[in-house]
Amino acid sequence: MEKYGYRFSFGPWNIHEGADSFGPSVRPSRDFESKLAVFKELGFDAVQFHDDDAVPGLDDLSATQIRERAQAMHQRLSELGLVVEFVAPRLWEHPMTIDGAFTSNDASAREYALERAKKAIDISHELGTNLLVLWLAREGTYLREAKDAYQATHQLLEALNALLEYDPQVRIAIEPKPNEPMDLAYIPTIGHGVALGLQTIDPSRMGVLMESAHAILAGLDPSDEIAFAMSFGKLLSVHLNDQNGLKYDQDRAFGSVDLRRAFNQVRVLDTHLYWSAGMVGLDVKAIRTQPAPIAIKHLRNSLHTFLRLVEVVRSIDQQAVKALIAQRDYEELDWLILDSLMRRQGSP
Ligand code: XUL
Ligand code: MN
Repeated sequence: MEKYGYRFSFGPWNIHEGADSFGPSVRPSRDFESKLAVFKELGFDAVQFHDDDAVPGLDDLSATQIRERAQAMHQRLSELGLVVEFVAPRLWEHPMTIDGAFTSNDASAREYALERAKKAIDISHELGTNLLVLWLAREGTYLREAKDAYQATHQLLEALNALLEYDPQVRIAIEPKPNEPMDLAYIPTIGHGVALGLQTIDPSRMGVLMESAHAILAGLDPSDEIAFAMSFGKLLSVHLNDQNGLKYDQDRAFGSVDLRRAFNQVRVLDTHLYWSAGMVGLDVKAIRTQPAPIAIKHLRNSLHTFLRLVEVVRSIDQQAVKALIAQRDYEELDWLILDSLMRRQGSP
């Protein structure tokens, strides 16, 4: 559904089985085809893929097999009128990446990570996108003295340069996150992601993906993270969601914890015309208690919340805002925003 100029995406992992660190799955898996039906049912435009969501078991397949399977996936998506937003190499589950991928102390593990990311680029070609997302999940430490952060930064740069060289078309969005699964990650914030990109051999093809929950876990405001990236022309994608404080990564539905924080993310995106450049990606998980048939409402809710907040943003009288700022009457401005948020808006 293109609405107010925006297009929407999510990844198949956002319809999940509900397992957490302390308990097993609570819902049966849905096959990929039935997940595709959810994209259509809820009015999404695009799919975000891990490399092995698109081509399962790719580590054991030849380059030709990978290409053929990715082509078949592309064909199926085209039949449904869906496009692909990005492909992300899953660099955190294979035994080779147990202690890091590009920053592993083991040279053969670093080699594996690079080859795997190149395969993800090959898959992205077949799926019709040139956007590669790198969530640097295990680039960090469980034990700080176990690695050299200075050297790790150079290893990350070398890997990025190798990928930029491998494919002259690829654009790379780094998705920062400060912790989980590692205790401390090397690229915890948007600022780190942007800075790393600027040091590569082709900064014009480097950018970031801002995830709300990750920013909150870093103690930062997601709308400021968005604004920082956009002011550098570096916001290539977003993972909108929500997060209740500094605890495990929750991936709650967008706006479900802090509506004003969500409003401010939409405000910055809309004010700076994000709709003309990128898609609104969601990275949200259903609450663990939800049975399978209704464990898609978090996606519906997030999409509707985003659209309703676009209406709120666009309904605000900017002259009134300017006048209040000029008068430094911030309490009145506070009320103007709260009043706008509490006013009943039409449903999308
Ligand atoms: C992890 C996370 C991932 C990436 C995709 O916290 O956000 O789902 O977004 O690899
Ligand atoms: Mn994410």
